[in-house]
Amino acid sequence: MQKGKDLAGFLQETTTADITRLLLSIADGTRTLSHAVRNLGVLNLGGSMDVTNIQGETVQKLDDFSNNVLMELCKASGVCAGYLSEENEDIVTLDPNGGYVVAIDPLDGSANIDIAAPVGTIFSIHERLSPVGGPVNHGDFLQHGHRVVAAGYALYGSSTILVFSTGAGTHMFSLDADDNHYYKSHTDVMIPGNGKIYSLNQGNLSKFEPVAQQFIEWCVSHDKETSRPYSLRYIGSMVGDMHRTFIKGGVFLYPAAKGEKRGKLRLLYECIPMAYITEQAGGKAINGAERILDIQPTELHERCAIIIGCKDMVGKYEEFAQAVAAV
Ligand code: AHM
Ligand code: MG
Repeated sequence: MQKGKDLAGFLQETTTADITRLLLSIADGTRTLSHAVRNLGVLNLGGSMDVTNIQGETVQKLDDFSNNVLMELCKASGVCAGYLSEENEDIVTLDPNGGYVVAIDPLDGSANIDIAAPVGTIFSIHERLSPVGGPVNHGDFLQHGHRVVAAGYALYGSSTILVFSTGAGTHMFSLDADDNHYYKSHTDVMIPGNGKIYSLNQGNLSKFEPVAQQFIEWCVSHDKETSRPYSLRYIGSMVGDMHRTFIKGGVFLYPAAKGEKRGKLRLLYECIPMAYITEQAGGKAINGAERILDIQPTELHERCAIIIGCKDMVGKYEEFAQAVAAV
């Protein structure tokens, strides 16, 4: 079978030399991680370390390995000034002469590592705002999502897939297990509008904001015209759940909850990159009240509620939210 265009060739034709270098460096990291995920037991990368990260979560060996690999490769790209990771408390200046900063969740879905279920890497790239030649600062990272210049994720599932956008559509590349190169599988991906799936941790439903409860009631009620009830699917790794959403449509939610008004997922390296590639694929992403890409970030590791997926279903959630706000 004829293979699609390879990643380097595609990037050279569609984006700048600097973004090509940075995306190819990140892609190199995802190839190393794909190999590590598939050889976890052999490489002794399973299980946790005796450390907690800034989120207060136990660091898995693979979290730490992934962070080191990706940070080194971003540095080696020669264009990455700074790096913010879920695994580092503060930002790191990598190359004072670089023009870009990367915010990254090196290994998303850590709870899935030891059960061999899908995990991934999520990233976004902004132009730096601080002067070239010096260290990066927090302002370089606390930028609106609508200023992203490229973002994406790698899924380490039954195959390894890199999905990204540089602002002109969302594209999918598959890793060839034989020659270890990425080849194009779909360009200009569009999230199907007629999805029949909702995805959330339904065990938390009683804690989620009332709008979420109304929305789920709507998803499970019967209606011929919209083919309800919808099916519940939840992998528990945002990359896995979002990849299904890109292919099959539907909606993924991690809403605000009692005591967790800002939800669980992280704005800068989970919600913004996914929102960016979702919008580039014709979908929609909100926190309940506001478009994710219009939120002004205020903290490096801030959390954010998210409702993301096909326009119609996210729009329905918005309708419920507006009705509740109007009361
Ligand atoms: P992680 O980045 O520490 O792995 O956590 C994020 C993950 C997401 O991938 C997933 O959507 C969510 O946490 C699952 O949370 P829960 O276990 O509460 O359902
Ligand atoms: Mg994560």
